[in-house]
Amino acid sequence: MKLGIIGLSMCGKNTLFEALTKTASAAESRMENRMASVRVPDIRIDTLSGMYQPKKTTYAVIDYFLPGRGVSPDEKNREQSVWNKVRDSDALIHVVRNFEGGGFGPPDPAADFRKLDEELIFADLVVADKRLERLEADLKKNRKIDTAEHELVKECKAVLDAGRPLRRHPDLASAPLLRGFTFLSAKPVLAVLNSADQGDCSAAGFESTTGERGLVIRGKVERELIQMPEADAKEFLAEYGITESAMTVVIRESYSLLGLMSFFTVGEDEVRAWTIRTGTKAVDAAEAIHSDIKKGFIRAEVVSYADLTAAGSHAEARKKGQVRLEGKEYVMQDGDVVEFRFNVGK
Ligand SMILES: Nc1nc2c(ncn2[C@@H]2O[C@H](COP(=O)(O)OP(=O)(O)OP(=O)(O)O)[C@@H](O)[C@H]2O)c(=O)[nH]1
Ligand SMILES: [Mg+2]
Repeated sequence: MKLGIIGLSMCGKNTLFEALTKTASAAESRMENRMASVRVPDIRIDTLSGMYQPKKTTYAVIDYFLPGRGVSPDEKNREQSVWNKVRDSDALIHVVRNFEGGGFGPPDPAADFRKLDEELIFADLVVADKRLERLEADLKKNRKIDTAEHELVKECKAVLDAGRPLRRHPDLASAPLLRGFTFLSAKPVLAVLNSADQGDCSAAGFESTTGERGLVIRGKVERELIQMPEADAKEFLAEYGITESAMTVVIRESYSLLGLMSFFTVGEDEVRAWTIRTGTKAVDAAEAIHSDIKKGFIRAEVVSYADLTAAGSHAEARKKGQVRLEGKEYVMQDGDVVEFRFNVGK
């Protein structure tokens, strides 16, 4: 799962990327692509790890991608290349400036967000128009076309022409026939308001103006944390009146933005979080671990995280009848602790 970071120039994309991924770069490397995997903090994994004392503890991870701006001298080309690079991202983090200084006037995060969002909409419109032209040329030549696709692309064009992002239309944003177009405005987006080091700030105004979810961070403060020992970092955060690093919140929100959830496997060897989409069935969840488990699936033994930790052990939970046997069609729930029973394939 990959999130692409976008934002207008000088809004703090590098700063956020480095704070999130705890990777400092020696030189300002805005030309190069940067990518890093980040652990999804999960207190449930910490608790399970405490219970089982495994040799290894594995958290869920998310990849963050910061596209380089490329070296083309032409601004339009540079933009185009950034858009092409984030096309395969599963969702976008849209950073907006919410601090003053550096030669910029007072911030207007809602206006900045809208400005870049319009560019996404426009880039999608170019793609939709090109496809429509092609389909209509084929129609004229009496070639057979996929009329369902034709209708869908026309619908997209109408939405985009009205200046609306496709993500507001879940039926279009998730249509399998449109997947190949990798429309940018169809991707889920999380707005990150990069705010001044001090002073009140809230995302309420931004959210009511744009209708988008917004998270407030203090990027520069967070960026300074990454090179500090943990104890110093805590003290430093306290000085700014921050109790928990906003990066933890950004990572958690990215996870749910993607419609993801975790199930767990536990044991002496490893306590581990596995990432699946909400609504995944047991037999497909098994595949997250290994395709052989899916092939030879017999059943899943499932206990909820809450029941397991309240009971104190798997054996106790079993005595209480909280360990359920579930079949292939069972819809996995966030926090399920699972053991799969399966035949080893021939
Ligand atoms: N005051 C203040 N300055 C910030 C903040 N975040 C970033 N900056 C400064 O703004 C400048 C740009 O930050 P970057 O993180 O490089 O922004 P960017 O979006 O990657 O910039 P480009 O790649 O040039 O578009 C740097 O000088 C940062 O130190 C912030 O929260 N507060
Ligand atoms: Mg940059």
